[in-house]
Amino acid sequence: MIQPNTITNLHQISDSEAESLCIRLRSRLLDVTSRNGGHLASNLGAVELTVALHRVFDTGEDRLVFDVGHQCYTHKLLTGRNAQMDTMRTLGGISGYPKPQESPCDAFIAGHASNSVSVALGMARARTLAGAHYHVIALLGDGALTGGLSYEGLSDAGESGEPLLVILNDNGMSITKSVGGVAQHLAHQRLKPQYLRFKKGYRKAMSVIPGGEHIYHVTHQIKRAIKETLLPCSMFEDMGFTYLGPVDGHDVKGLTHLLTFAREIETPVLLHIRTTKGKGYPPAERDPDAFHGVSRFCIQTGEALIPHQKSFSDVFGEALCGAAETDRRICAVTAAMQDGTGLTEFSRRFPKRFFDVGIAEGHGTAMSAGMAKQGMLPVFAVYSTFLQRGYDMLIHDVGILGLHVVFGVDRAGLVGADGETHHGLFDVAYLSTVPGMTVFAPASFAELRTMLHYALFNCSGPVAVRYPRGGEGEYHGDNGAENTSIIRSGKGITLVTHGILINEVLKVTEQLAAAGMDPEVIKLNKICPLDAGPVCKSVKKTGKLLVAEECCEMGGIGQQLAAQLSLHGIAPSAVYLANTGRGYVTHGTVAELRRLCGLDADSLLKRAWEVLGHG
Ligand SMILES: Cc1ncc(C[n+]2csc(CCOP(=O)(O)OP(=O)(O)O)c2C)c(N)n1
Repeated sequence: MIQPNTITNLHQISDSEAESLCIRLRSRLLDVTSRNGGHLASNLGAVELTVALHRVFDTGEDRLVFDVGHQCYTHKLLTGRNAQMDTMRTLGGISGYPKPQESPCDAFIAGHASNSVSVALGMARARTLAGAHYHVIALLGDGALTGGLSYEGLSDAGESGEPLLVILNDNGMSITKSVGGVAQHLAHQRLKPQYLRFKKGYRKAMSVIPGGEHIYHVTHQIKRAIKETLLPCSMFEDMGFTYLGPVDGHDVKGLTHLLTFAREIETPVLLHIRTTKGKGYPPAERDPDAFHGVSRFCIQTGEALIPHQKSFSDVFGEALCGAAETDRRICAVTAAMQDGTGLTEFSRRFPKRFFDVGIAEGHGTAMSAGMAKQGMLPVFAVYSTFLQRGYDMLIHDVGILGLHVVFGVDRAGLVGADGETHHGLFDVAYLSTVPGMTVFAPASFAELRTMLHYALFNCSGPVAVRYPRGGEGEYHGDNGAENTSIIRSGKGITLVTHGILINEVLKVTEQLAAAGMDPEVIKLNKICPLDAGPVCKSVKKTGKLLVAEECCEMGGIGQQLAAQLSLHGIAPSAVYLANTGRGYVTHGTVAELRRLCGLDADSLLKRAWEVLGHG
């Protein structure tokens, strides 16, 4: 039934065929993720919903907008990509997220949470303006509802009156447990199934009583009052949605009926379904956090096949615990990424000083500003790509008052299999624009410890420490106490880098030295404010410059150095700025992507020879 390369038409299948399809899809999901890694638990939880959606809608024409998009694997399997699933998240293979370039059935890209309602509303408005009649559906999780952007979308959509179906897949989980008042609100709704029974029974009774329809309308106010007693605050109805639910999201037959009904409603509808994250695979049902994002694992036991290696995030978490032990002002903040940012131990040891703000990076930044203003020392550990959401708050709430908030900017640089929505390639540029900002770029665990300590106790104003995904390379040095380090003195060419890329640059250095060249190697430890002095001095001597960095070209350190050289009237005979360029970078392993961007040792060596005039 799951065809290798054709779109599976589910419109005619029976309920029992749909149920058996769900079983096969689940085993395919396990098969793919156990070999390639990826997002497992969220996909297992959304199988019946996705099958029901494909029974009712035509995703080639109707627009299904996924929130985050990590739950789209079943959709890919049903839309002609079964055969390519084995290539998912690998270089040249299909993406682990929806991608319109990959299939006309992928309505939009996704990767960052909470934007789906806004995007779907835009599509619905475009459809109406064009006089077209396709359906638009936004599918978001309860975790995505902890992000404020969702409410901007819901508020506008509810008022718009546009026909639009918003499906809330409520599993009570973000990556870890969903936090905050909305999570409590949804949990409360789950306790009120009598509301649905009442609503159904009431309408039925009125339809058989003579004059019942009239009574139904007259008693609308009473019904509303009763409803509010049973369901204390139907936030969504107040926003202008017709609210349906909560219903069992694993009942494919029931969902199909409800979706068919919802499809015909010509106003905004919110369908609230309840699912179990990890459904159908006991290890994932038991521990949905651990199976949210997986690397290769054994299906029988659920055990990971790739042993965990110490990462920069682990070291950050340990170092922060050490600092919090001695300084009671230190608080840790995360935006729904407790495990990913290495803060689990901190949350256990210092629960009162640990704050998970939900998928709300803007709020996390402003909240940290408030804490800092009142004398605490907040440390917001956040992935580079997600801190993009907090850019305004960085300037407005933290920057202008020069507040001492420390940002642990995790996953800085290329992140690998998650691809273009997740690489941390922009923070060097955007952090550099914030007046008063200090940015450190550790290249080893030891430097991360030294720089975090310095950021906490020797800096004022906003400070970021940016470190990569995964572990260290061969460079284990600690130059963290210096702004700039001359790693090797020479006079033939100036090689400049920062962060983890020092490992590639040192390989280049070795090769050049072996060939009789004499490179000078400069490692920038503090990249903002940038002290261009040592580089200017070196380039005056060598006349040749190669800058290698794992970030985008515009606003990167290479461009900043080139501007400084020019301002100081230094005109090298040859310059090459190696970076990830002006485009977006696809998915693959970090090593493959470095090669693709020309940032691996071999590519950099070629560039160095060109700069040296031997290209
Ligand atoms: C802006 C942003 N911050 C953080 C993340 C990381 N992230 C990916 S999935 C996820 C949890 C999403 O929860 P939910 O929407 O309930 O979906 P579920 O995984 O429970 O199906 C988080 C926090 C993200 N994708 N986007």
